[in-house]
Amino acid sequence: MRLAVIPKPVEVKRCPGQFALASVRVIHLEIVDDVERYRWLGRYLADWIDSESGADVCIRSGNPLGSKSDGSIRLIQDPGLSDIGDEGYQLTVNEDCVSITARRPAGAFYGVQTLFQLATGDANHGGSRYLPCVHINDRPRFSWRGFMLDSARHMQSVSEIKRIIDRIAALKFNRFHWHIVDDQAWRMEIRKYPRLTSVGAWRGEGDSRYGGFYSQQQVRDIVAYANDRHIIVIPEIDMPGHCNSALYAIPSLSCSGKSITVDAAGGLNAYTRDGGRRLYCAGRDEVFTFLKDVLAEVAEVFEPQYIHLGGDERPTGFWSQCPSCKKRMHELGLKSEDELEFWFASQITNYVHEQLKVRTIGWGDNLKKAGMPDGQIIQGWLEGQSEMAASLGRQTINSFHEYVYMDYPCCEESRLGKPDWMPLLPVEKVYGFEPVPEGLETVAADLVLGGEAPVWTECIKTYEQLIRQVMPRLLALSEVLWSPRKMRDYHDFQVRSELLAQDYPPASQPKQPNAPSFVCGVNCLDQLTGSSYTI
Ligand code: TNX
Repeated sequence: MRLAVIPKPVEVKRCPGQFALASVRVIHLEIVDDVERYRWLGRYLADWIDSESGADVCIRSGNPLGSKSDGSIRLIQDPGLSDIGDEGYQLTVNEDCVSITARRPAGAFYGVQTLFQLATGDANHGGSRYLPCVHINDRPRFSWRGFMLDSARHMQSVSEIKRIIDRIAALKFNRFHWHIVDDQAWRMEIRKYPRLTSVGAWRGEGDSRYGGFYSQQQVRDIVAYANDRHIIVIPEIDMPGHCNSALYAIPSLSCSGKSITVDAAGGLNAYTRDGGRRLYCAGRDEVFTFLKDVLAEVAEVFEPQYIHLGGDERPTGFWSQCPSCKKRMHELGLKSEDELEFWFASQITNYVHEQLKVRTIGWGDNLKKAGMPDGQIIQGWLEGQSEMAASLGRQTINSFHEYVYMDYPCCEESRLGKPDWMPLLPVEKVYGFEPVPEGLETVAADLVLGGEAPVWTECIKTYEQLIRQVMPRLLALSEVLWSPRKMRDYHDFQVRSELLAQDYPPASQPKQPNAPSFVCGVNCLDQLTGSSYTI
């Protein structure tokens, strides 16, 4: 029987027999440190078994007394385990015992995710759940396995975001890049500038009014939820462009200083009338005070390891017409808007690196032109950006849009309602993505941290649409980012994803009777622990 695990583990040895989940009474923690994280993981696993088998599993610390063959699950921490990294694990299922051994809690967490997927075997046979006997050795190929959600164009509720985090965690993603500012809205509460959300989070009037924002408490809640699941959250505050919502709330941050005319009917272009996209003025000192204040609050609330400073698609022609920007350029001896952008980005990046002690990431747009600040990780989205970053010795995350933009249609049928310029991105193309640029395999191996799939939400209004849009392509990307390149086999992947979808949900949750019709060729999992349907 083929084991339906995605992403595919590095080494799998199937053995005869199976382990009955219903027999589990105890989860043993045999650990040396990180007690809190392991306790959390033990409870997380126990809750799942309870809901699957109706048992009442308890957590114990220390070696199981007497025989190990007591139907227990052991979470073992072994700092001496070699070649497995912080995220690797070994999972052994015998007929009478299961063990997950890892160096760090992250590895144990991924072992548990694999266990969830293995437990699909006999889902429909009387409700009993079994794990096939198996020995798995596993560790990721890339350290950056990212998913980006745009909550600016359309927003999602906190509980929907948590469900998204559950899904990506199940696929062993470890980065959640959260795009919370754009032209169409400012979505994070900033105490020092309440107008950002009282004004900038809303568009339209009356019945067509749309908007909302995340309070600082909600942000903390999401960050903690992700952290439990070994996912680092990266807030993005886009600049110097993609910020009309901020300029609408605080007009003095723009070159003209004039209020933006807003389309009363709302809609996505509400703030982009009369001149379309705008940008922060690079000549006014108050812009830098504002951005530093904002970033200081962002750092306080997220306690992030990274802040993304945007930098994509700077509108051109504004700065060179603006007296304050021209004065700034003259004083600094800058010859172009690109050079002014480099200076702008450096002011902010240096502040974040030096004062906030947080690393920064930027979209790769200015790399070829005036360059990007030292120490910044470059996220490539246009052709050649990640290649160039790596060839310059810069760390990069590869998000080449043709392969990973989850807002693109996956098939002809899903073109409906999307702009014509979007290329097709079928599952198989995602599966064929290679984050390490050709020819740079040796130099770039360490510089390419991994890849990331953005989902931009101009055309994605609801959670259901969002899930249909990203699944099953995210399954494909998870395998690109986790499994060894030489193991990739699209046909085998398709079979596994179909099996995974069939075996889920657990018997207690019947499959959706009105599943959307099959159009994309691969089943879509509504949640790895939830219902499934095909798209
Ligand atoms: C470009 S990718 C953008 C987004 C859009 C997206 C649409 C990037 C860094 N910027 O603002 O939503 O294209 O696919």
